[in-house]
Amino acid sequence: MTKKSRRVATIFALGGAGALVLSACSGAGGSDTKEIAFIQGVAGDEFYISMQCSIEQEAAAEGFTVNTQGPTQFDPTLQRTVLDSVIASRPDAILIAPTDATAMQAPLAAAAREGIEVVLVDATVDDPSFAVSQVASDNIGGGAEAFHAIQQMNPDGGKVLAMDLYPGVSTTNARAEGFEQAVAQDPSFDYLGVQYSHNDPAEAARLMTAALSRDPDIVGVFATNLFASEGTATGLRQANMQDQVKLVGFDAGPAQVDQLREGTVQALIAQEPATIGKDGVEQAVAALDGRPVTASIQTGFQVITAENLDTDGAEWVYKSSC
Ligand code: T6T
Repeated sequence: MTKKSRRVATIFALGGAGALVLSACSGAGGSDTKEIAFIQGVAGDEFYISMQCSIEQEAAAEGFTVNTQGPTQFDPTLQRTVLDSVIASRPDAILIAPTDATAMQAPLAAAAREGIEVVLVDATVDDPSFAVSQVASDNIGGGAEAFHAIQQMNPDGGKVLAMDLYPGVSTTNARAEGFEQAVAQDPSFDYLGVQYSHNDPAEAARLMTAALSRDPDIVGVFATNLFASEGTATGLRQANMQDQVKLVGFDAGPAQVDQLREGTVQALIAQEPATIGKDGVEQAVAALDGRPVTASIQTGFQVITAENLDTDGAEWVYKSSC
């Protein structure tokens, strides 16, 4: 029984008549439909689309409808507006990928205080203690794996850099951190630091060509998400450096896979958005039913290269529609 249906079933004993009346007033949603809201980091991103498909499937099996919304840019101010309108619609639970660990902290804690079960999917906040659960990839491990791929392709070492989004994005910052930690283990590599491309492929392309003019001997780049990877690949092509610079991108959308086929990207670290979404729904429903929940769930990743792309890599490619 969900929290809302438990509320619907609240029984009021009516004095002398002894009659029992079932309260029609429901809980968070104000109606009898059981609803999960899914707030993406940004609309139109195949990682979140793949997650949405699995959330819808799992939620339907549990008898919930899903309302999916996402800001037009990966931006906490825009995401906050989406969150406020979702809270006003009183869903039973919210699954959300917070775009900024600090800026989304207070609004999400407030949603939880209002009785909405909040599950953090993909990204997290500074203090997630208000959340039922947080479900995310092994982002530090994925960043380290990206370095190991670059290391294999450059046995003599050399200069490497990370192309990230913004400071404050828990997922991609952790990937860059895992990459940096792994680089530090190998003295033949020289870490040039991190660039912030603001989730904008054009900005990533511009930053990449500028980095190459400063350091024309760069041998490897780790791009921490779909859009950073797409733009970095464009920058390398524009500078005609795609043969010298080995690019490893996090995520595996259709555009990244095309770039892998054409050779501007050498490896992709694919996440499991469907598993994150499914686990997120399971945790929300468990909380609504009063069953035990798991505070933190870590999901895996798979390295896709041209070698395994058409075999075991194929099933890891993200969807662009459900
Ligand atoms: O990499 C994913 C997600 O994990 C990250 O938090 C933001 O970017 C993506 O959505 C890919 O674009």
